[in-house]
Amino acid sequence: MERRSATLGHIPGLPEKFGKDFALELFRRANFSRHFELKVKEACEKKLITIPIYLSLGTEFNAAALSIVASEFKVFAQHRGHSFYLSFGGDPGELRDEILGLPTGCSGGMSGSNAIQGKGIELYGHSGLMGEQVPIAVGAALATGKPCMTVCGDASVEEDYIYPSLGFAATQKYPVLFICEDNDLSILTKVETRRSWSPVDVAASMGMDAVDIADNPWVVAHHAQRMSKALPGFINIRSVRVLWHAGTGTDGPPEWDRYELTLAELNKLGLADQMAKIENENKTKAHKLWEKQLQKL
Ligand SMILES: Cc1ncc(C[n+]2csc(CCOP(=O)(O)OP(=O)(O)O)c2C)c(N)n1
Ligand SMILES: [Mg+2]
Repeated sequence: MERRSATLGHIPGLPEKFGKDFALELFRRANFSRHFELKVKEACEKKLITIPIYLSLGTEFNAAALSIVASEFKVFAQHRGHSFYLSFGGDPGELRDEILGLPTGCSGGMSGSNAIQGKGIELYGHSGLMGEQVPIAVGAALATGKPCMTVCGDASVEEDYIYPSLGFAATQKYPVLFICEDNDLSILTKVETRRSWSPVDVAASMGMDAVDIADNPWVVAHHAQRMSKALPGFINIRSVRVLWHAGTGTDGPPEWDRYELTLAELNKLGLADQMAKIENENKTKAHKLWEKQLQKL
């Protein structure tokens, strides 16, 4: 298995190749997810939210990149899916209401942060059973013939129903993009304690295109775009969770800070002024979304 690092699978020159419009859209989506999540964090710390919360802080650029290059895909997400919901165009007010357990939430207030659904944007969350969204995505591709993306974690990818699904999709060449957001943790247990094998090798052995990369959003976009032309494909994205598994605590400094690393790349493209404007808009939007709820406290 490859060693974890922030530069795994790095391809030089991609930011310039994808261009400024892509870069600004990438930033717009990831930055809004970040400001939304910071408000959720504040609401948790003020005890407005008391249910388990799975934040996307640290992984928001994965969802942003995928949502730009695979916008037409149905998405089968799991917990830690706020950024997928937001980047793929879900209504932020409905996500807020879902997290607050209100009937106006995107899952009618029944799922909380764990299993968000976005039917209008064809985003289907799991029901709480880790990895169940993977066979369901393969079934959806079989039934509809439309491209489907499924996102699971490095622990969910160990579930026994994953591999028959990967094998069937590989055999039948179903249009499924398998994403594993690999933060090296199953709650608190690292990959090296749990397994000596890599899902990338297993997927490749089944005859599908499979890569193991760090969470550089341009590299993520590059492979997703490339694989979309000949699915199925499997992308293991080495990612970093900034906060605890659930809730808003921290267990020390993150292994690397993809958010800051990406800002540095964006600045090199000469986008600082446009980014400052976008950040301002996003901050205001997130503030307005949560203002009424947070004011009550
Ligand atoms: C089938 C199943 N087993 C165990 C759990 C309990 N559980 C919930 S999340 C989790 C860890 C998930 O890790 P991973 O898939 O890597 O996602 P991450 O939280 O790291 O993003 C576990 C063990 C569950 N929900 N479903
Ligand atoms: Mg994990």
